[in-house]
Amino acid sequence: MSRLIALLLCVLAAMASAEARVRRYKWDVKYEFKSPDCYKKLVITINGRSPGPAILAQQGDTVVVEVTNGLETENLAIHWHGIRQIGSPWSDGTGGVTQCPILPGDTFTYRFIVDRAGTYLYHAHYGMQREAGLYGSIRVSPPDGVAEPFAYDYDKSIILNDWYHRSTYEQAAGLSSIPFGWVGEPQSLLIQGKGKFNCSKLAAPTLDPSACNATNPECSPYVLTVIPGKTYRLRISSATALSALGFQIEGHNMTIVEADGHYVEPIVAQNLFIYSGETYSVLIKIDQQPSRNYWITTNIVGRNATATTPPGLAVLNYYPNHPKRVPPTSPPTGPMWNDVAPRLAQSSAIKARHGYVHTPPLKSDRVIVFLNTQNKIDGYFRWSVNNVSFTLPRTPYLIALQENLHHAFDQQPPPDNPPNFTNYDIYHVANNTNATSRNAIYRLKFNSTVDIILQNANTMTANNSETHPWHLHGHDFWVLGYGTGKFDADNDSKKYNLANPIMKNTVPVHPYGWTALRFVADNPGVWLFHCHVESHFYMGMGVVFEEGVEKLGKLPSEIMGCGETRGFKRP
Ligand SMILES: *[C@@H]1O[C@H](CO)[C@@H](O)[C@H](O)[C@H]1NC(C)=O
Ligand SMILES: *[C@@H]1O[C@H](CO)[C@@H](O)[C@H](O)[C@H]1NC(C)=O
Ligand SMILES: *[C@@H]1O[C@H](CO)[C@@H](O)[C@H](O)[C@H]1NC(C)=O
Ligand SMILES: *[C@@H]1O[C@H](CO)[C@@H](O)[C@H](O)[C@H]1NC(C)=O
Ligand SMILES: *[C@@H]1O[C@H](CO)[C@@H](O)[C@H](O)[C@H]1NC(C)=O
Ligand SMILES: *[C@@H]1O[C@H](CO)[C@@H](O)[C@H](O)[C@H]1NC(C)=O
Ligand SMILES: *[C@@H]1O[C@H](CO)[C@@H](O)[C@H](O)[C@H]1NC(C)=O
Ligand SMILES: *[C@@H]1O[C@H](CO)[C@@H](O)[C@H](O)[C@H]1NC(C)=O
Ligand SMILES: *[C@@H]1O[C@H](CO)[C@@H](O)[C@H](O)[C@H]1NC(C)=O
Ligand SMILES: *[C@@H]1O[C@H](CO)[C@@H](O)[C@H](O)[C@H]1NC(C)=O
Ligand SMILES: *[C@@H]1O[C@H](CO)[C@@H](O)[C@H](O)[C@H]1NC(C)=O
Ligand SMILES: [Cu+2]
Repeated sequence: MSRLIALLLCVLAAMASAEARVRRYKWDVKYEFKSPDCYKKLVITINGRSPGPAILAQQGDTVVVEVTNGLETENLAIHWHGIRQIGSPWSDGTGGVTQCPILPGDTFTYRFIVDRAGTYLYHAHYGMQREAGLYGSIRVSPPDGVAEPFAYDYDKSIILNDWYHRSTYEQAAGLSSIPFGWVGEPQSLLIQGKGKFNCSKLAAPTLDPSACNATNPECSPYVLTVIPGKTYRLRISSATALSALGFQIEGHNMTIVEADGHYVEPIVAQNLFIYSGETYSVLIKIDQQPSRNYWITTNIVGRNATATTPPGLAVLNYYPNHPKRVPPTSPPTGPMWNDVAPRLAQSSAIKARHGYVHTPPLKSDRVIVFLNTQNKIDGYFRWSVNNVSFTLPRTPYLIALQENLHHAFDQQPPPDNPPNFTNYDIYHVANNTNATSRNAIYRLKFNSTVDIILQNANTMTANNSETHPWHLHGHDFWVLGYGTGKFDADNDSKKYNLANPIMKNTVPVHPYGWTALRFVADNPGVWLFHCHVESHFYMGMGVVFEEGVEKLGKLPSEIMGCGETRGFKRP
């Protein structure tokens, strides 16, 4: 009898899941005092949590998130990072691009379909709010009956982040001041929202003893309890404001199997390099000596944070050892921060998994070269792309284009090529005094194939070039190649990988290097493409693409109400 009931339940479950479901979430966003690294500060929480609640869905489901902005004095917008928003560009959550921000006290409903299984993120996309703590993970499972090309027993998500004690207001004001106030290296690194700042570093006499409390349970290390003999899928994502990271699990190799929602030809790695906005799945076997626990570590690469930011630590707890038992060893030190070669090698090694290759169009219709430079404009430090430093308009582009508001932004398109690129020396500090701040956009022919070459260069400091993780909204792109030095249009394009390139939504451009991407402009909407370093985007490191907006029907009035659309919002 009980067997019959079990069978019946199975059948009912199968019937229910065959239909795409609606996953509803109700989120209250507000400021609360939290101590994720023992230091107490104001943190933006969702339903009292940072990182926020994970979104769990199945391919084809509709996700509906009703967001209430309880920040009192601050606007808000939330971006669903890696979700292409096909047919719902107004739900992309980019303030100033696809919507007016959500006003304090208002409720806004995001509604979108998760159309591909994989690991994604969500985070704030207004001002520098992301680094105040509004971020979380999205996990989309494959449809029923569709097997994944690898096996595992358990599935866990781990979000990495870097953490600052100063408020985002202080940081933003510093970035837009003369003299310039740089945000500096983070105070700590968080693994699944937990880190450890050394409270003794604070000046004791001025310190309220509860303001940094090393025994606060909020900052006890994250513990991942595992069962010996099992295989775990760890979904690792990075929401960092600035840092590129190495990630390691002491004594355990990781097999990389997924990146940004696409299956990867398996790669065994001791260290995973992960850039802000990227997501990976790795498999680990719980096959080491079981009588002890092991360290999980993350450390900064690409910037010299040796004196400022200690590595982030968590514990891999082999059941049934006590979760609080400290591993008997020192944590692994991680890769050298200034060694670019292994980072470039790992980026280049990631290829689409055999049997899951989406082949790119063999030719492109348009090639756009984006030279990334640091420069000054009227004495202010900025980042620019082809001598244009991006600024957001008051009226979101999506609405301005749909409603023909020609004065809402600069109608003169920015250049497809850096001015005088042939003579540009990427190894020297350039005299880019003539860069300008603009809000112009690139308009792409609908359904055309576009190549993007990201070209890195020297910053305004001699012998220095940084790492920039570029993230494209509304699309996945093929990663055709990486190189060092100056991109050579004739020779380098002949070496593109057109056979099995991985598709991603976020990709690093390495110091003094280039990265070549291809995508098809087939998603009607307006899409931001920007450096995912929070302060770099704030300082102008981004561009906007428009494609096929004329194909969109009426826009929801909920996204309106700011700039020139003030009168458009109907009650
Ligand atoms: C914490 O900082 C204090 C003061 O700088 C230092 O003496 C101590 O060794 C540090 N502790 C750790 C665990 O790093
Ligand atoms: C620090 O945290 C512990 C554990 O929650 C608590 O017992 C203690 O009172 C706190 N100390 C201060 C000064 O707040
Ligand atoms: C990890 O991989 C390296 C290189 O393939 C190998 O030498 C090492 O033994 C592996 N370690 C474990 C714990 O499997
Ligand atoms: C990195 O910073 C530390 C501390 O500021 C300094 O001692 C070291 O020389 C720096 N390393 C390099 C390669 O610049
Ligand atoms: C920006 O413009 C200045 C002045 O016109 C020029 O010297 C410089 O090379 C340009 N920089 C870039 C990156 O194109
Ligand atoms: C291009 O750059 C070279 C070298 O910096 C300079 O001599 C030349 O005048 C520039 N040409 C233009 C059109 O700006
Ligand atoms: C940069 O160009 C400006 C003119 O726009 C000039 O006044 C200045 O001297 C130049 N600086 C250097 C270092 O070449
Ligand atoms: C910047 O533009 C001004 C005016 O067009 C010009 O006089 C100056 O030489 C330019 N500076 C550089 C570095 O090209
Ligand atoms: C887009 O382009 C592809 C390849 O040229 C073509 O097969 C397809 O029909 C086009 N789709 C639309 C909607 O124009
Ligand atoms: C930059 O590197 C070059 C070549 O390695 C060296 O000659 C020069 O002194 C360096 N400059 C600075 C400011 O470090
Ligand atoms: C590109 O290839 C051509 C022909 O093989 C060669 O002459 C040229 O030097 C190459 N350019 C670079 C920058 O390597
Ligand atoms: Cu950047």
